[in-house]
Amino acid sequence: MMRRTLILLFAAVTLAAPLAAAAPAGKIFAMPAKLFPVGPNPNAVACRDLNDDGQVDIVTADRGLLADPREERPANDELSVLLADPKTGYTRQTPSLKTGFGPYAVVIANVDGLKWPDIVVANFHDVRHRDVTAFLNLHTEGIFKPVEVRIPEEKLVYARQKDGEGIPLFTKPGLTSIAVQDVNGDGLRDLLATAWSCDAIVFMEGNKDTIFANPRTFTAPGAPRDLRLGDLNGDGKTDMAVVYYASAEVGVWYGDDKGNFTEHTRFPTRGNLPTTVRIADMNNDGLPDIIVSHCHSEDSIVIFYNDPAGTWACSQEICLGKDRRVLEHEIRDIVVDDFNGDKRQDIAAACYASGEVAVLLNASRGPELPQTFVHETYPFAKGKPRALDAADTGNSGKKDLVVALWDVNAVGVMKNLTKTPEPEPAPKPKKASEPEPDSKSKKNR
Ligand SMILES: [Ca+2]
Ligand SMILES: [Ca+2]
Ligand SMILES: [Ca+2]
Ligand SMILES: [Ca+2]
Repeated sequence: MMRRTLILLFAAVTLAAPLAAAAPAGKIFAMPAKLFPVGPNPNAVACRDLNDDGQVDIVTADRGLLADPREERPANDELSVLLADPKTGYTRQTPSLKTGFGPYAVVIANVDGLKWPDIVVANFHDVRHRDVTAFLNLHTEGIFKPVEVRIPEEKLVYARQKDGEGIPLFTKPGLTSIAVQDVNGDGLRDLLATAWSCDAIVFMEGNKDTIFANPRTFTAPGAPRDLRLGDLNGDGKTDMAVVYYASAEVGVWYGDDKGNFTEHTRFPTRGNLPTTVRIADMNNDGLPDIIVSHCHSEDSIVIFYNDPAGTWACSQEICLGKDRRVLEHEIRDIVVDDFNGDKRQDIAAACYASGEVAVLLNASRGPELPQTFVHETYPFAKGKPRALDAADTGNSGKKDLVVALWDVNAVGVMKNLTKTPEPEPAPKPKKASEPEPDSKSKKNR
């Protein structure tokens, strides 16, 4: 493959990553993580309170082994549901929820008329047209009612690898990521998914009766691998960031609030095999930025900073490894959140090859670029981090990390050790003549 240029087009500012010296391990999160068993090869994890007891629960999409994707495997394609349990931490619900073939991505969102959050999973290899399964939360003894959703593939053209006889290795549409959110303003949550096998983005509007309906596809060449939603151009309408695995590009799609998306621009990710895209304001300038991670030898996370003109010309690369020609970490997933409560967004990465979770704490004070990050590492003695999510698992007011681990088939919960900041001292009584400070100058102090 042609080596991609590391310089972005148009007066690009490519910033060297000023990774501050590594902090002592275990500063923010407790290790070893407490492990809870799940099904074979958890490929995705999502956390939310499912049963309304005020405790965060955990769901993993367990995809089993993919020796030959054309062979349907035994019944190990499932979701593991771990319900919070005051005695044990988490108890795995039995039986697990059976999905289509190769559950790949999972989100928890309320998609039916009942008030409890439901589970929506994308099945990557499904051969019986169960491309998406929505498990409706009936809030009755842990019962979830499965609704299978088929994505019409007649008009989709297969675009990925074939075997020696020209037979596709994967099925259509080959969903690798999903987002569930109301993007057309009718109050029903809609679904967007990357159809990796056929270079398309799938959109289905929320429907009262069938959950999702009226599938449409947008052409998206380059093997779309992951997507996230957010207002990227500040017009109040939901937009989309897409990462392309084969062409190693980011696409910025503008939405019109009616369910239509148009690709405004795309640009190289500065690495190879980008797998994950996130949207967050990394430098606190009020503009949402795009964060991409690669599972190739760069071992890199790249932040693309937003600008009012929508050029995305300024980016910052953070390499977790020592040599960008050697695969040291194999970043498989990232989560962006404020872990230490300083109101600056931090990044945690699931590193499959090195068997560790890397945490990048934003140590900058202002919006100036590049931003500075302190790098912490959390090695796992057993298991390979494959996916992760941030959630307050113990109602401590802080985000813990929940890590899906291959090999040991478990999730590891890394408790956040950040001390709750001391409450601000009560203000001194003011003299009658003292003017009220206006709220803006107070905020900017
Ligand atoms: Ca909708
Ligand atoms: Ca917008
Ligand atoms: Ca920003
Ligand atoms: Ca922070």
